[in-house]
Amino acid sequence: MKKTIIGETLGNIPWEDKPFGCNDVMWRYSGNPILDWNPIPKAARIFNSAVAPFNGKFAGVFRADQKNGRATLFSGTSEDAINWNIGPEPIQWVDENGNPHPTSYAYDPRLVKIDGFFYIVWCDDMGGASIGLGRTRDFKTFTRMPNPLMPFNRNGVLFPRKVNGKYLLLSRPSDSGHTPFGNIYLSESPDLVHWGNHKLVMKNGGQGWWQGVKIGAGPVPIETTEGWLLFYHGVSTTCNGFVYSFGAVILDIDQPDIVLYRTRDYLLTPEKIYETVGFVPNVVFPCSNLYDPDTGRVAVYYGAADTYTAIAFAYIDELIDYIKNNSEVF
Ligand code: BMA
Repeated sequence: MKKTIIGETLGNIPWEDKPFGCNDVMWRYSGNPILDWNPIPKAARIFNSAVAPFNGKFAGVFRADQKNGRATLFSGTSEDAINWNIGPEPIQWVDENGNPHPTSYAYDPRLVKIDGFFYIVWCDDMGGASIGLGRTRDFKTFTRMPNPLMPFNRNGVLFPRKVNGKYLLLSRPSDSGHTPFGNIYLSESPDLVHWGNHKLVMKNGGQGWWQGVKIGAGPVPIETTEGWLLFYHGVSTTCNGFVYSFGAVILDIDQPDIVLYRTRDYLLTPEKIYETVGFVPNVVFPCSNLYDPDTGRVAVYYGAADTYTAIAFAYIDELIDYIKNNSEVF
């Protein structure tokens, strides 16, 4: 079988076959949501969260809104990436010397393994929303690193390997509030500390109204023989506020600021009750994906209605065909 995904085998990827009669390129897990209201004593809602393979099982970093309403990161482990044991307390961040280095608020984590470390990128408070960066080897000790970019910025996403000898970070410059604009940019670094050579990757707009107001990178890009496949969220405005959907884009493998193909229509938009009704209605917000090169299976983890965590599935080749055949690059 041809292998489109470049990466490590993940034979235990969570999976459910496409329902009979479904013509969509992505389909939802029938057990959604996998995390419901009040999933642990200290959190009212766990949603935009990130998972990764870990020691033959899985580990994750979870955005949990505590019962004072404040967004915080918790860690968790799972045998099957569906049933999660979330730690009772928030992640206790330390600095490089092991001294406490707590966050004020922290949300929308992304998680990626590079050279033995799991890196966590999140939306951090640095006198305003900015990009936070930290790492762990064991999901027990979590060490903060310098903030890569200044406020205001959100949706930081690291690539899973260096490209042309540099670490790459996607981000979405924003404002101090609920940001009525937003495009995706790429920055590079030789050492994960000094960031520069910023480039614009893609803007909101085009034919697709679902991505007309703002966009932001989603899960860590998937390396494929066709380029980097990146899921991203797109936002439109209605008389009842923002609606968050998601699509995907294929970026050039050596120059990922170049967009090769991009979904004109969304892949997933809020439809199910757990997506349309919740703390913030009408939100599907992807933050993580698992994938298996041997079978071409992809599982996307997304926050639903800022309340629940849910999963959607796809096959990589069907996704790529769909993006190519329904592409609008502008
Ligand atoms: C964005 C972020 C996300 C959230 C979304 C919808 O600005 O705050 O965490 O899911 O809004 O409320």
